[in-house]
Amino acid sequence: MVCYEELKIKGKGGLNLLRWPGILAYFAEYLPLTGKTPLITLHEGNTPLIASSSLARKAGVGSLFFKFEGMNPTGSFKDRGMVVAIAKAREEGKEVVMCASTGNTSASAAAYAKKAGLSCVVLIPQGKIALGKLSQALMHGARVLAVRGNFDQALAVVRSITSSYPVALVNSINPYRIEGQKTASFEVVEWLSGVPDFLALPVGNAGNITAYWKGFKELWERGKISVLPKMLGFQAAGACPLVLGRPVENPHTVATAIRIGNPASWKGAMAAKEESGGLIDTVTDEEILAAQRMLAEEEGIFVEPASAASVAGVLKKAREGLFQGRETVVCVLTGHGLKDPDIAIKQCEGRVEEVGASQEEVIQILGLSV
Ligand code: AN7
Repeated sequence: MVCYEELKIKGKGGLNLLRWPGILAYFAEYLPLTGKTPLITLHEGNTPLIASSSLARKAGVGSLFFKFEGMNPTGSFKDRGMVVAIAKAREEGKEVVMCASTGNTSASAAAYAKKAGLSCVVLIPQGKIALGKLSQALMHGARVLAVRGNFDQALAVVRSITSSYPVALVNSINPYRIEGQKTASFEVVEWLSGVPDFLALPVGNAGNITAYWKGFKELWERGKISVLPKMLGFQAAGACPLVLGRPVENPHTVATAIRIGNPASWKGAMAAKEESGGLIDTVTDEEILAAQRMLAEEEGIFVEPASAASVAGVLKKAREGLFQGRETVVCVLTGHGLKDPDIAIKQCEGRVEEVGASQEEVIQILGLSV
């Protein structure tokens, strides 16, 4: 383990901080930037790839890593693509951006719009977004419209408005979103100095699986890698159009982020699955919540329910015998657990113990003895 003294010496007396410049500057050669693209950043990207200490054994794989996208500035992977979409909107002279969202896109759009000096309108499904995400959109001063309907209906409205009014659409059907999000696959390869055998992630509107696959393929086309990972996408059992092969009219799942019945990037998801030799499968709400608790209790990583779908899916596939035992698997953890405090606290009901403000009472309740 590196100790503080060593760190100090390396930094010549000061802290040797690495100054990460954010997605636009660091990955410029892979992004559709021009001399006029404003290089805005909240220093998104460069998220850790955390080695599993416990769940790797449970999954029976050689090594398991968690790409913890909850470490992005607004707490989800959306920031990677949003910074590109917002910079391009600004470059194109747009003043207002708009999106439909199950929550994380709205939080990210709201934050980056303000960073770039733009106005932001978000349409969210009424009553179905996690509180942390709503608090972000509101605090960043977005106009928040709660639609009496689900995400798919909200997205249809946004698509139609942005096609006829001078408002930039910043959902992931905006190709700049995909361009930014693909950088996560570059980081996985750079961190591992190689390509994982499998990359697992939750699938909602299917922008992220499309983006990761695009990123891996670009590295392959540029001759930087010589193999490609198999893509494992997981949908909630109550919201699994890609598994059923048809849209789901009334999607339901505890993982509100992926409560989506008609993914906009349907074709991208199917291409990622088929071209990589991967699969798209379902996980139940119970499996999602169990995986969320395991990540928190055994790995020290707190994610929102949707993110735990990747881990739930890998554990399911392990039970079904997908892995031989030597594979390297990466699970993408798309959003931070603080996004959805309600569902976390609900799972821990009765765990807070009340005690008097005295040493004796605390010692007694803990059963401490010298
Ligand atoms: C934590 O914010 O769709 O398959 O509107 O928030 O690229 O849609 C969020 C999706 C996974 C699914 N994990 O990614 C939105 C929204 C988390 C998410 C997904 C989302 P996509």
